[in-house]
Amino acid sequence: MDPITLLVIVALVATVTAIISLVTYSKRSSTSDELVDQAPVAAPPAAGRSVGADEGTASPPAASRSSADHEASVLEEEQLPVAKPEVLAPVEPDTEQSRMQRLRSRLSGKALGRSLATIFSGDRIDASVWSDLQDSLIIADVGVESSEEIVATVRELARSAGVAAPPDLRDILRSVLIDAINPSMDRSINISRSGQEPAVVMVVGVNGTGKTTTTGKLASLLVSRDLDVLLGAADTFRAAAAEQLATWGERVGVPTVRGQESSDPASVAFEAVKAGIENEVDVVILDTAGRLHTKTSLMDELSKVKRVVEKQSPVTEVLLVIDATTGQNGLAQARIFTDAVNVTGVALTKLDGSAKGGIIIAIQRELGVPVKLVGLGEGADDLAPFEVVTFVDELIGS
Ligand SMILES: Nc1nc2c(ncn2[C@@H]2O[C@H](COP(=O)(O)OP(=O)(O)OP(=O)(O)O)[C@@H](O)[C@H]2O)c(=O)[nH]1
Ligand SMILES: [Mg+2]
Repeated sequence: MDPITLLVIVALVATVTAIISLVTYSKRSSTSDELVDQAPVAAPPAAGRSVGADEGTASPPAASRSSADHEASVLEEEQLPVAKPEVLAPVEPDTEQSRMQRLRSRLSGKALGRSLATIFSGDRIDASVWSDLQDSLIIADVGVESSEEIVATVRELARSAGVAAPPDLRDILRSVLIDAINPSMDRSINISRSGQEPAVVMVVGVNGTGKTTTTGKLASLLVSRDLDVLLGAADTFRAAAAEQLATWGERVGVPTVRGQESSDPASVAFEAVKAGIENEVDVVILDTAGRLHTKTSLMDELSKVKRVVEKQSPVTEVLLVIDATTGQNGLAQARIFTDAVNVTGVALTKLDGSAKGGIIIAIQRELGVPVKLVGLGEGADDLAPFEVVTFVDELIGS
């Protein structure tokens, strides 16, 4: 064969080979794109990331997302109706011990302690001691009826023990107050899982009592106990509410499931619990919209949220948030919320801002619902488990 013919044959073979490999490559790459798109994914939402309820619960890992998916999610984020919250680095939660210390320091020096110091410094027990004691308890928000009963019991115990000096009344009052709050009540937050289902805590209460803040602080408390927590923004009343909760999620390092503004709160709660089940978290905490306890339709909505959630997983704790600064009003709220959703515990917030604190005694005595948590400020660690003896000691002073 002459060299020119040989060259032509080699060139032809090379061209055919190049065409074949080009066709094979393009086929292979389109098949792998299809595989990425069709791959079933069920990755847990990243800590601190907010997950839209309509996004569903499964979220592909970032590395395997196609660029189209990525663009879509960027667009979704850009279309959020409110500004993105400031991203805060997750904080290390405080230990339970230092929370209790904070509880002591924030409670000490309350007004009741100061007026009792005056009453107990007298040299004899007369009618004015009893009336002053009753007035002081009423002023501290203990409530008229409860105060009368407490004074009558202290008086009877002092008489039968032959106590004649006012300073000796302090110990009697201390034990009567401790009994009134009932130290034998279970004050733990019920977060026991049943099988594969997470515990569900619903946070309820009237407007502005501190529900969202308490939800965030409770998440921090549970994270400090090494529990996996997920937040559900079932306050769909205004967009800023979900944003506020998602910011708390970022702050304490837990994911938040949220829906669109004005969407059905029950469906967002449902999606959050669904995500909790799929991602095997320990506790789902649902923040709900503030509602006036006197508005029947809003109370019915709350019952619906609970009913819908319980189609998947029992609500293990319904936490009623009461603002300590609203005093006896809190009692009326507690009664109606208890009727609508069977409140299992009270979180008393803003105790740092109240000079009183006696509302705890009224709630316990008159409703029998245990106060389980107290809010002592706006920080992530400003929530402490309620401890009866510590509370009474700090309330009456020493
Ligand atoms: N000092 C103090 N402030 C608190 C405490 N808990 C909440 N707050 C503040 O109270 C205000 C209302 O708190 P939120 O958590 O938004 O109340 P909310 O019940 O969710 O309000 P709505 O959703 O509008 O009903 C915020 O400024 C909080 O920082 C507390 O224990 N102490
Ligand atoms: Mg709120």
